[in-house]
Amino acid sequence: MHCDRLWTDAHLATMAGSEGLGIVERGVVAEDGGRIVYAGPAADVPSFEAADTIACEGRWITPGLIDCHTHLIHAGNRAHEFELRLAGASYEEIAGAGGGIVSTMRATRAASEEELVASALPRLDALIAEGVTTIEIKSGYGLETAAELAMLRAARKLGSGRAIRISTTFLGAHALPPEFAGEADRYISAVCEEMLPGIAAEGLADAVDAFCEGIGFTSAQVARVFAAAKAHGLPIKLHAEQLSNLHGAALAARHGALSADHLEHLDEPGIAAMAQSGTVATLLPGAFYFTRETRLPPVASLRAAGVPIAIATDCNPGTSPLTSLLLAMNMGATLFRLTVEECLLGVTRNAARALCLGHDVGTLEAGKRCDLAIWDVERPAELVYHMGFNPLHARIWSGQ
Ligand code: DI6
Ligand code: FE
Repeated sequence: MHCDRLWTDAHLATMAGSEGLGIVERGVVAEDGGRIVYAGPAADVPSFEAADTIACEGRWITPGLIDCHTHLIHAGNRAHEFELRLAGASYEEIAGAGGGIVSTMRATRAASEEELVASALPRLDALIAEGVTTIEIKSGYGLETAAELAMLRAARKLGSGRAIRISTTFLGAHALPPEFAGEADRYISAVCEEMLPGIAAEGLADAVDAFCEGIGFTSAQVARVFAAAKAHGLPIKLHAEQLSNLHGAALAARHGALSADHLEHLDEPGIAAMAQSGTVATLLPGAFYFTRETRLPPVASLRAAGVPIAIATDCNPGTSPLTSLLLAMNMGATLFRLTVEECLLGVTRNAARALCLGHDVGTLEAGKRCDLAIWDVERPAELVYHMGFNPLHARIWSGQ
């Protein structure tokens, strides 16, 4: 049988099957036309005529990593607010005084599409250097039609300049722009009736998200956004239960959300609803760390209920200026007590599911895209264990 490329003499963490990481000691991956045609034991490999064979010298291969929640596109930074927080101000206080998301909104509206692309590239490259092959990027710092469109177009453009798959999410309901002060319902009408139709018509969003929070939007407002997303055939996700419990996760689950994200204040009915709908719990330890949150997401209950868990960077200028998915895994283990298996499944198989890409990426299985990360490690736990050290040996995207 012909194949384009064969990786031999490797250990595989396939993330497939029901057993842990789906480990294959002494495995082989075969690729043809950008897709995996075999990933399994060397002993069972069909005889391939490979155009190219790469001996991995005992290294580990995992699926390319997936960062399933980022705000990678934004202008400027909030180092000054960081200093204010170090001096004692709270995130909510800063937001209430016109800083926070709205300060990034001002910078983002003032930037051109090209400037948005250029400022996001170094962040994207940092993630790519760690073996990330799929990334989600949200809008939500434009908060008006033209600027939201510019963010999503910039996100799509980023993908044409680098070997990476980009999934875009429309987050118009991220914060209330100042021109709608005191009129959140009217802003939600603009999100649903003006912004979303244009974005959907241009195919600029793969999903729709909202910020369900005291400083964001109520669950009734979020429900209107979900209804509009559904009318345009777009899947939904939600920032829920980060700073308070507005029962957003249960609402999202009732609407069949792909994921509910953050979840520090999630309660038992929310967990049960997520378990029933198969909604992924995306945990964001970078935001927990950076805001010095002390309330832990209910990991043991999520685990007991069988809710799939993903981990992401939440890369954003306000609460998680993090461009390392490896460090996010370390934080997930150290701060949230996730196991090594949970961390690794959380940036591969479950992250793919949170993006509705489970059929295409996230595991090493025949039929999936050949996105690989090849690591200089002796065991998969090293990928979670190191802090600020990158053991990536090679990264393959769609077979290249
Ligand atoms: N939750 C977050 O952690 C970010 N957005 C959100 O809805 C914060 C965004 C920011 O502060 O710029
Ligand atoms: Fe976020």
